[in-house]
Amino acid sequence: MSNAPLAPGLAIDAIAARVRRGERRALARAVTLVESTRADHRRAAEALIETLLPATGGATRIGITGPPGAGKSTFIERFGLQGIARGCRIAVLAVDPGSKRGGGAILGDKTRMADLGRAPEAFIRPSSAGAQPGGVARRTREAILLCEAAGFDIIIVETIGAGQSETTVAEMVDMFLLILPPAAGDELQGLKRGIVELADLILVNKADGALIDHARRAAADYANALRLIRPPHPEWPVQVRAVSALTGDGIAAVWEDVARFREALQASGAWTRQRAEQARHALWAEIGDALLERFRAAPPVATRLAAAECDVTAGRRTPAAAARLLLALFLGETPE
Ligand SMILES: Nc1nc2c(ncn2[C@@H]2O[C@H](COP(=O)(O)OP(=O)(O)O)[C@@H](O)[C@H]2O)c(=O)[nH]1
Ligand SMILES: [Mg+2]
Repeated sequence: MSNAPLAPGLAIDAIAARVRRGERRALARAVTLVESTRADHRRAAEALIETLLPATGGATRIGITGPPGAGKSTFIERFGLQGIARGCRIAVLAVDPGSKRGGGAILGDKTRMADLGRAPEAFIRPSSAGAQPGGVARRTREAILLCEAAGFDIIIVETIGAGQSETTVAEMVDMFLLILPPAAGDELQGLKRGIVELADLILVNKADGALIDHARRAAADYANALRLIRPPHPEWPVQVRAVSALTGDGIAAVWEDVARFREALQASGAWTRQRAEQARHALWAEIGDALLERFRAAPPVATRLAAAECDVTAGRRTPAAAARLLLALFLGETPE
């Protein structure tokens, strides 16, 4: 009930005021509104975001990725609770594009982050599974803005599914954290090299008990390997730390890293530049998504799309020629 979309026709200004006051119920409903694909909801969501826009932008946006089981959720809870103790308000958003599975993993995460979820200074929002990647990116970007308007200082975006989600998330946050298990290279084969190149901070988790030496060695290995990779930001040398989300060891240093990272990027101007670049990129992604959607749905295109694909895959027609024909049909031009 509390997550039901806001009633249509409800005054946007009133909702905006409640979000601005940090009312978590209003925030939860506003996030549900931006998640809705209904045309009237979409319009209301856009109006709400525009109203709130002047109150956004103040938070530090942190993306967290890593293979399943590395300890992302456990880390977020520990890190989040420490942040609250430091006087921060923490919002956690989960991104799971492309996943068709039900709420199992998310349910597990909710119980794992139980203490954080109970804290009045925290807001945890799992994503619903199975949506289109473009839609997930937009919803998450807008959810970040809503959380900022509600006064959260730290927005954590956790990737749940593997695949595209890492780059999607990296493009909407200020700082990107990679959490790894204390394992040898073999066990990390699922991890794409490109992901390591996106990371501003690498944490080798589970540096406790019998795994402590493994974790420290792995951290030293990664630090060595990183010397060969260009860091995402020249003003910030990528840090590698062995931490334990379980005991909390090393987590305070991560908070220091976050603060130093922000200072370094703000001092050079890269902080604002990166955000501007991300906004420009999001604009073009929105344009591309909307155009494609209109293109596919346009009747003259829709009726010929399957045949055109067949012609191209069978080698009867070049992709360029087929695309040109479809575009001409879409634009109402006479095909040459
Ligand atoms: N020993 C140890 N186990 C951990 C640590 N962090 C997480 N785990 C365990 O690793 C498993 C996966 O953790 P989870 O946070 O769900 O990983 P996620 O899939 O990356 O979100 C759970 O059984 C956790 O209890 C840690 O720092 N040390
Ligand atoms: Mg998790």
